[in-house]
Amino acid sequence: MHFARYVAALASAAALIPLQAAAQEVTLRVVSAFAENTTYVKHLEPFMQKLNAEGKGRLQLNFIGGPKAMPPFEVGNAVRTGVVDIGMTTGAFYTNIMPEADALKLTQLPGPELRKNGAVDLINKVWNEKANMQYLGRVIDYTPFHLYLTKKIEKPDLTGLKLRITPVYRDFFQSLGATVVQTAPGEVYTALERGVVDGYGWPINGIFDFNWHEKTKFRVDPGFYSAEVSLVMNLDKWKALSQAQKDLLMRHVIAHEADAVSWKKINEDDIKRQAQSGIQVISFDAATTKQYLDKAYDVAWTNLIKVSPQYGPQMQKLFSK
Ligand code: 173
Repeated sequence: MHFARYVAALASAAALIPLQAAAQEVTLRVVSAFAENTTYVKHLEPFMQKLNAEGKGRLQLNFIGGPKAMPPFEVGNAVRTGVVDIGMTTGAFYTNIMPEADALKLTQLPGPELRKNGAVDLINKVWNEKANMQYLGRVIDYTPFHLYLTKKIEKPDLTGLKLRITPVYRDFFQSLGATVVQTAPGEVYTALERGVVDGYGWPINGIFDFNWHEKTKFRVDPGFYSAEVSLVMNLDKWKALSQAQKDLLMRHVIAHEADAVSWKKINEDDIKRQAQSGIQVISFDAATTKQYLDKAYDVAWTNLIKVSPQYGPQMQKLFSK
């Protein structure tokens, strides 16, 4: 071959490589910080099935498993380092990476609105910069956390109680006088059974997934914060996707995020089921209720802004009603 033509042929072959690579099917490994048999993972399954059906030949999600495959508090780090590609987890489980992670519980607007008002852009700035993660979207929404107890209280004074927590509840429960002990969800049943704890924090839904209703006598109302479970992705893996693959993934994530209104019905059903299993509601008068809720948010924002003076105030502005 004439030399010039040979070089030209090489150059055009090289130019083709990125196109061919982009057209290749990419499989992303997904792990969950929540157990395989829980409502949370069941809710993710139809999302993965729909994406995989449409993504044939382009993009596939391969669900590796939950806490049996990886301890829940390690999922964030595994996503950061690329040991896995996508994690379904909650910010409270990766505060070891950055304190801002736990602020996602403080959002007072639903996922789609956080996308519109710039909150998701801010989250992605911080998540990219500090955690090497792309924040994809929220999978649980419209769901408050509650305090569940084995002993009765008359007022929001938790002095003398030992409670199971994650970072979600730590500062708030401590500010009400409780002693706290952090455990993964999988250890709560045994802690209750052995009397190691007098209660625990958890969302309004899901206690039946773990049989905690057998050991729970009271739920304190109102709920507080917004239980956040999201999909986060390794940033390098995200950047390596083609624009078409990113668009496909995000179209499904955004549709799933909009579908999160279905948690409202799940929550109503769980409230009924809790009543049917004999769990009594402890509530306070209006003024005490307001104090309880104000304290929950004040304690959390004050502490976040202390550890993240750079992003805390911006987060508070965009996350609050
Ligand atoms: O209580 C927990 O383990 C916790 O922090 C959490 C966060 C989001 C959803 C469910 C539980």
